Amino acid sequence: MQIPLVFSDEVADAVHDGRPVVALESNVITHGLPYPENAATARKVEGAVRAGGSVPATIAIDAGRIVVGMTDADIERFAATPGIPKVSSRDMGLVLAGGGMGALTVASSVVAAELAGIPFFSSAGIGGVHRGAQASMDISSDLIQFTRSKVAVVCAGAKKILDLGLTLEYLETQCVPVVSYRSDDFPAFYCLSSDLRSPQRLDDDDVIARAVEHHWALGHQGGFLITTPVKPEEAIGSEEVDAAIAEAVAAAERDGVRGQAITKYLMRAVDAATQGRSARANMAVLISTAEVGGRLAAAHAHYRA
Ligand code: PSU
Ligand code: MN
Repeated sequence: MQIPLVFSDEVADAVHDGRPVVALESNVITHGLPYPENAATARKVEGAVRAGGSVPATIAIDAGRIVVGMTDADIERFAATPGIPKVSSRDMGLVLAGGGMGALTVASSVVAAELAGIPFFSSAGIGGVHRGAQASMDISSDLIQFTRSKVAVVCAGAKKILDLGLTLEYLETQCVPVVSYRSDDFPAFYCLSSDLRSPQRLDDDDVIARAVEHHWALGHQGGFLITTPVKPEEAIGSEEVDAAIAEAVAAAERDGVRGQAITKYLMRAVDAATQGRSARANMAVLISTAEVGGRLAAAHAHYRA
């Protein structure tokens, strides 16, 4: 069966020529941020990938096709349309068959990126092992997909609402490399540090590019996580969000929120409790991470050439 992939001209040319491209998710536009900041941020994220030396490819499902390289008009339409479903990797076939629209999470974006021949992806906070997962078994499909898709993921760690220690354990168990770029700690999304040391630190773009290629040359079929922290001046203090997160987790349990809905529920609750400061830090870290993603994808393309 022919996979219904449609490329923008710019992304098609870049992939064909072996120039660096960074894939970007669309779920953060539809479910991560409010309108109109979501559209403005998505455009800034694309600008940051370009500033890093790569071509951005924001990915969504539209009219039953995987669009690789949304136009500004696509981004605006997705940003402004309520009710677009969040599509993780398991949902892709269903949404494609249904012929509708879908916003891709990190998990489904890396599936699409691999199909499109794009070896780099960037987002701010990946999904991970949820707090209380020992009982709920809620582990984001993002992590499972990293064991299956050969795409390097540049991020600011995992979302602070998660259990970051268990998230690192899961990645270690599943043989997904985790490298912190120019920092010692595993970052915590819009906070500088999780207070957990990263398993590896690398400072040189070319060494990272070679590590990624060597990992794949060894036959590993999964991804490779590269973390870069939020800029200190744009970070939010742990002390400012920790109480709000604990409160939000308790409220979610009280209200019986679980499954697909919980990530958005927790993020919104923390944004409300911090009067929007966490949302602003979220936007900043999306943009700064994308620039590093652009740089590392460029180093990787250069190394491969
Ligand atoms: N809600 C947000 N911001 C996000 C996400 C949801 O406010 O960024 C996302 C990302 O798309 C990520 C996904 O891939 O949630 C993970 O969801 P889950 O924990 O349900 O696997
Ligand atoms: Mn989940």
